[in-house]
Amino acid sequence: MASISSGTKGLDHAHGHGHGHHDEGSYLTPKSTAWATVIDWATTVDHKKIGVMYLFAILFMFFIGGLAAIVVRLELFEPTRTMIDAAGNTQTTGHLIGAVMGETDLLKANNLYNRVFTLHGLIMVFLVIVPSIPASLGNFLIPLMLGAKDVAFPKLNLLSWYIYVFGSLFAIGSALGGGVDTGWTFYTPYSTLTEEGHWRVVAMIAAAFILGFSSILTGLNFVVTVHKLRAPGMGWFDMPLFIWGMYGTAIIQVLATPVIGITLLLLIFERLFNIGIFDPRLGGDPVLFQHFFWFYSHPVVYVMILPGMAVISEMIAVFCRKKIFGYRAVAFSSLAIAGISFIVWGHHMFTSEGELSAAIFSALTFLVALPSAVKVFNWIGTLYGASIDLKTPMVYALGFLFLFSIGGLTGLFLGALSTDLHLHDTYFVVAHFHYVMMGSTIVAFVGALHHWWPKMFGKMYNESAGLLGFALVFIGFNATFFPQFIMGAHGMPRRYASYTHDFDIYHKISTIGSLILLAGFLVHLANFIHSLVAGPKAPPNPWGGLTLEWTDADSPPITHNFHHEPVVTHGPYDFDDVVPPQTNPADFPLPAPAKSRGH
Ligand code: HEM
Ligand SMILES: [Cu+2]
Repeated sequence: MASISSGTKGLDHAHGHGHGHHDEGSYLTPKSTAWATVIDWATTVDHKKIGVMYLFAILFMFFIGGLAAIVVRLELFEPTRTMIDAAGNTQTTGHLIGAVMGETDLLKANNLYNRVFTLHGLIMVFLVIVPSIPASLGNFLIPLMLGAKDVAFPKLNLLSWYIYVFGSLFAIGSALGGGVDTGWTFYTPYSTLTEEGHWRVVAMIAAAFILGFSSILTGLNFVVTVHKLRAPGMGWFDMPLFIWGMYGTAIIQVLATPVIGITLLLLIFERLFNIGIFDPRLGGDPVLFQHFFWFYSHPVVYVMILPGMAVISEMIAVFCRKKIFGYRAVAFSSLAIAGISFIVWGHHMFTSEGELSAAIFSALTFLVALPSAVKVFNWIGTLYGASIDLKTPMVYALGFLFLFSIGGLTGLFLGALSTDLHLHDTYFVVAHFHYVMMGSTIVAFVGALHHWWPKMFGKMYNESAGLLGFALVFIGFNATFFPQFIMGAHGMPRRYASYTHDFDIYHKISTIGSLILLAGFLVHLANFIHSLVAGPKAPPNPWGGLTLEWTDADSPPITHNFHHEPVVTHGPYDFDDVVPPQTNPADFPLPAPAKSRGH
């Protein structure tokens, strides 16, 4: 990528006046009273504050979803469970959850299990992974990386946050009211028939519907921001790859989310008014629901993974101190993934659609592997020969590469028609999507949180604790989910609370793994809290990055982001030619003929 000439816009502001120069303090500076501070945050249109508010809301939901996951794993530690009933008789209920809730009826205990894993899935998909990186880091970083003061529509941005909270309340309300047992996919006709007349199923569907609007508005905001608010001198190919990834994500969000909105609305109507859209008794078609659902939900898996890939590109470039290998290939592969994601949804329904369409969807599915592999090879190309700085964000990036490779490749087993007929609805699928959603997206998110933490909060975290947390997360994750590939291939179906003794060992390892994973997250949490309370002050550019949030903004940034309107004078990864500004050049003795470059 070429270096870019200095800005075309004037930079000669008279000091302190005009709209170019800002002397105010950090965006985190509290107001005079606690109440004023609360009001300030609640009504803020500052993308940074909104990003931070999203971050805390998402982390809170991650905690709730994680609790549900631990309950599921504890339940599955034992194939059956013995308990003493009220009359003093020994009973085998098979169900820890039932035992805890005082439920001795086997069927009811099973139902409780169904509710817990449904709650887990719904929270993790709609309230955690979909918004995770875009809503928190995307909001915080996109304007900073583009050299803008804010996103294109700041008020819409705040509205998105409130819609997110509003939707979450529906989900939490439904859960408190007893939850739903449909699975996160709401497949009909079960979802239109179960617990007839009860509001909590409608409330949960409504939650997903409402959250969709938050997603659409955020996506819309990002698309316009990227088109309109790039700093002077920043062409499309001078944008950091994070922006490309977020841009591809935003396009999918805007195009696909309305489809799920309509679908969920139809589902609610079907439940409330028995119209006969999906219910075969009324002449409806349940497979139609599956098409509608996956027409959204497959593209959305790329809403989940593209942001992960986006942060990985930044972290790898910075910690390898190298120009990213194949910038344009990485950038365009984001768009290719976004495009292809719309034509492969049928691979979720091989068992319920016609043979011809199944074969076509199977073939199309393999196309997704191409742009995904382009990214992986380019990252490896960047790593090759680099002197890699193994800080927490970077080890997370390496962990991502490893786990995403497993997740993506096992996707191909599932995309192949013949193997999927055997693997469909087994733990193999569960393992696959946890490797991509958790092993890849959440791992990228946690790594990225460490990467940009100093920028967001102006405090450093403890590096050893970060690495310890990573080790626990990485070991715990693999222990939890790798055995699930094996048991799935051996026929363990998903969504069952009990199992035969053939699967004992796999489930035991898996549950122990999940506790290690939990320990890893708690280490990170403690580290972050410690950092906020007692962490050393962060320099503006602790890792020596070249993108504008590092080179031109304080840590934490001031309210208007930049003291001077930034002008882009080098590419985001021109490490060969530039000593990162705001860092100590002695830290970067590598080839750095900083001044020789003609502009
Ligand atoms: C990279 C190439 C990928 C391929 C070829 C692929 C392929 C597939 C296929 C064929 C299935 C259906 C399996 C079945 O139910 O029988 C599936 C399920 C799934 N995949 Fe992937 N996948 C890929 C990547 C991803 C990514 C990146 C994500 C998310 C970040 C993801 C998330 C999911 C989810 C959530 C399901 C299961 C949904 C459910 O039934 O509950 N996949 N994948
Ligand atoms: Cu899919």
